[in-house]
Amino acid sequence: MCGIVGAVAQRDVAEILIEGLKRLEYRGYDSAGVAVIHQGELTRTRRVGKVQELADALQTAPLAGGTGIAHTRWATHGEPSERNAHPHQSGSDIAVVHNGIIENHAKLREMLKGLGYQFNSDTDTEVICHLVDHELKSAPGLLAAVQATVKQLEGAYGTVVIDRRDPERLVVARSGSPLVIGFGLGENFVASDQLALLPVTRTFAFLEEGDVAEVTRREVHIYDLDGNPVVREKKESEITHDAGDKGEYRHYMLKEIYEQPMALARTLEGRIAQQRVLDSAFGDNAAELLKDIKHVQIIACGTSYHAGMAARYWLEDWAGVSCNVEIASEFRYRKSHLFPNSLLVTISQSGETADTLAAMRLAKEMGYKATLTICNAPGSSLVRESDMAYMMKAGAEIGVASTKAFTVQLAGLLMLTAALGRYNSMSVEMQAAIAQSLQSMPAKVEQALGLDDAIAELAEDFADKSHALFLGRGDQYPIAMEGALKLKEISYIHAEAYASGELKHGPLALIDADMPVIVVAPNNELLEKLKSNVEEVRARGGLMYVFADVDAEFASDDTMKVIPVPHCDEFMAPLIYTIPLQLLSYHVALIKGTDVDQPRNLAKSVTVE
Ligand code: HGA
Repeated sequence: MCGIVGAVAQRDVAEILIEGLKRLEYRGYDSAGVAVIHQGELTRTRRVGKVQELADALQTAPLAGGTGIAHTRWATHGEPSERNAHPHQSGSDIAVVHNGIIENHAKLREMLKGLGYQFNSDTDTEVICHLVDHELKSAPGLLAAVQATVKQLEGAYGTVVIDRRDPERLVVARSGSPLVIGFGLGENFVASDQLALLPVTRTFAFLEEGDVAEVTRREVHIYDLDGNPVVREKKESEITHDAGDKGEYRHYMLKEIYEQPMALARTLEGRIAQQRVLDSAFGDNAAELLKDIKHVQIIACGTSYHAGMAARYWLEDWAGVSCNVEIASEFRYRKSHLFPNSLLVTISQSGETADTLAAMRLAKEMGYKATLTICNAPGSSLVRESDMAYMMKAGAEIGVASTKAFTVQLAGLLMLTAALGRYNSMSVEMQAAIAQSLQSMPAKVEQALGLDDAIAELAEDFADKSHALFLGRGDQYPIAMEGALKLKEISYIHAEAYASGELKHGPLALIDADMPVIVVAPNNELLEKLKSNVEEVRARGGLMYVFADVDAEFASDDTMKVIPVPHCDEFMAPLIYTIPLQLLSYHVALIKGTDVDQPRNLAKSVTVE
């Protein structure tokens, strides 16, 4: 979603700001802009479309100046257009970038209009600039004006404010949208994600909820919600692989699909010993917190929700703990029942998913025994605020459609199943079998990637299709859901997933030759049931694509194309069957010619509600 970069330095900063925005591009956005203070004047350039268009505009008309802010916008209030792109200004003095949503913007807008302010955009953000300008009339300086402003805001914000009359200062404020301060030598930076600043610094301090900070070239002062000075620990970035380039791959998504064996090997490293999963995989304090857990509540959105759905089968079947899974945006707005000895598990690639974060905070108030996050971003809000964290170590994921994060989440959740199983009803033999299965995952995924060419050929069949149906049973049902989500995200084909036992309760009515049906069929105890469902489709003239275990005895014919998947054990099967579905959606999108890495209307890290 929206990205923020800011800098205060002795050198010209426009190039640093643009590079920072480029590094946040993968999150999805519709317009971009930059504002810089130079010789007491505020200059601004904004463009609809890609950051490159903004960069090209700056080539033609460069912006000099050592203090500046920049933004990529994913519109929530007001259409994507140049006048709605950030930075927004109050007159020619104040410029503001903002991530989040100001919920009381309409009321504030009326109040500010009454004070004589004119609005030049349809955004909620613009109220921030005018409020700061108004507060500056009585406040001793920019910091005090921003502190007075944020007290009037309801909703979520990560915001950076500059004033041309006070040119060596950025004032930043965070509530509900992440912000990080990057420390340089005689220059300092701010951003919504440390990734943006890696070319200029590796030393960061993460702002906490309610913090307001004043950043100059040499000093950073941070204040909490009540205005008291606070110290936020400086940390060296743990990001080891810079996500900068696609290497030999045509798209980040394909690169990330192929990185899965490596990402899985990394996530397993040091977490399995003596044929069992170590509690320390979930943090130093995990043994103490996990041992009495009898119930797990999983909260997530999108792809992460599908990982959680698969884990429900495992936790109940194998670990002997009860489990509920819920979409974060639903959980946070309803009353739910708290079972004794409950663990709350959040799953989020970015650790900043707004709904998941809010649900976690709510659950803490409800009195869950402990909170655990399965997360790929060190230092993110979910990691900092949870009692335990399983750090995924998948490496930066740039493609908006999640691939390697999903399979690494599955591996992490399987580890959690084994860890909780040990304190509940799982036999030592099963713990060892899971440990063994986890360790052989990277090699098996490598084998599954060998299906790439066959799937590329198969994808041709989907080029003229507008709908597709995915079927699975048991823990393959969430995999079918994930397959359908991938296809709709990047190829814009309408796809739905059903637990195949549900077919005759409705979706069979949709079956005809124009509705391809994709079936995931590992050789498990539900195979015979699944075969009956396949017959139900065949009898109605449906055309099927069956990803089946080599031993499952499916044979291709006029109505069915069978793609043999390497044989694998039941613990890793959901993860292995994910691979061909990822490849299928990728190849269909290639044929359709869509923007694979940045599909329309979508954003990577969903930091607004
Ligand atoms: N509400 C602001 C910012 C949107 C945002 O944070 N998106 O991720 C706008 O619409 O401009």
